[in-house]
Amino acid sequence: MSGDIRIETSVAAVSALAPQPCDRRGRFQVALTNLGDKDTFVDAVFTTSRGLTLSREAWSTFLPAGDPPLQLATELRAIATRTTPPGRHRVRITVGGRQLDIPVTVTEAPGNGVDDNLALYRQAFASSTHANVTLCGGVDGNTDSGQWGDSGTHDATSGVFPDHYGVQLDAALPVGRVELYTLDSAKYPAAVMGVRDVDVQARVAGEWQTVAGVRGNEVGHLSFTFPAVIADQVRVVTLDSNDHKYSRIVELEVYQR
Ligand SMILES: [Ca+2]
Ligand SMILES: [Ca+2]
Repeated sequence: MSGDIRIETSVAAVSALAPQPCDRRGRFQVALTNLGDKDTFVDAVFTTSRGLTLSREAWSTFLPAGDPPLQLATELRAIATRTTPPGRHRVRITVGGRQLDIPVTVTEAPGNGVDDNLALYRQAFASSTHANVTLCGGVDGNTDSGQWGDSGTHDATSGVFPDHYGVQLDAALPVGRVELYTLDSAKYPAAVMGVRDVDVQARVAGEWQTVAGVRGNEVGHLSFTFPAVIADQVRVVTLDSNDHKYSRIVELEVYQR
């Protein structure tokens, strides 16, 4: 092991991470730089304090010497689960005799009250997910179509409908309003790229019920209100989109009323 490897991360600390499956705020980059004059194989080992888990436990790479020095990076994600105690945690990156600690603050889980978004960071599910996007992008709290590539999601079956995208709630809860954000940016307006025909469904006592819907939509933000039902899952079923290819969802929010 070379003794001349610099360890860096893209963040100094992860300041908020809720114990929910789709909270992706614990993502950051780990970069290694070979400051020496010899090509080397590097083994980075990633560990955490008790209760926190990681997307990977090690990273091995060939890191040639170079002028200027060559830097290679990989993504690491700290994950809090329902059993992770709130408070201060850390991720430790060890390369040979060197180590770097990243503080991670785990918060309380988001609530299920009347003002809370019941879908936020909860486990999403979909009929399919395209490889260019992430399943959790539609429940990550980000409604900005300008950050579509990172914060949106869509299906993998171009031109084939229906598609569905939904979320598992913490429990069977009253559900009376759904806010749906489809792709709508200056570059990709909803009238060209957004979802067009949508049914909103709630799973009530194990059965899917259609509680709201729209046909011929051309706007980015759809607000559906309906008499509250007690549901443990909520999904949107897309029957067509304005480009007749993909069902693009930037965010799905679920409220009691
Ligand atoms: Ca989003
Ligand atoms: Ca499809």
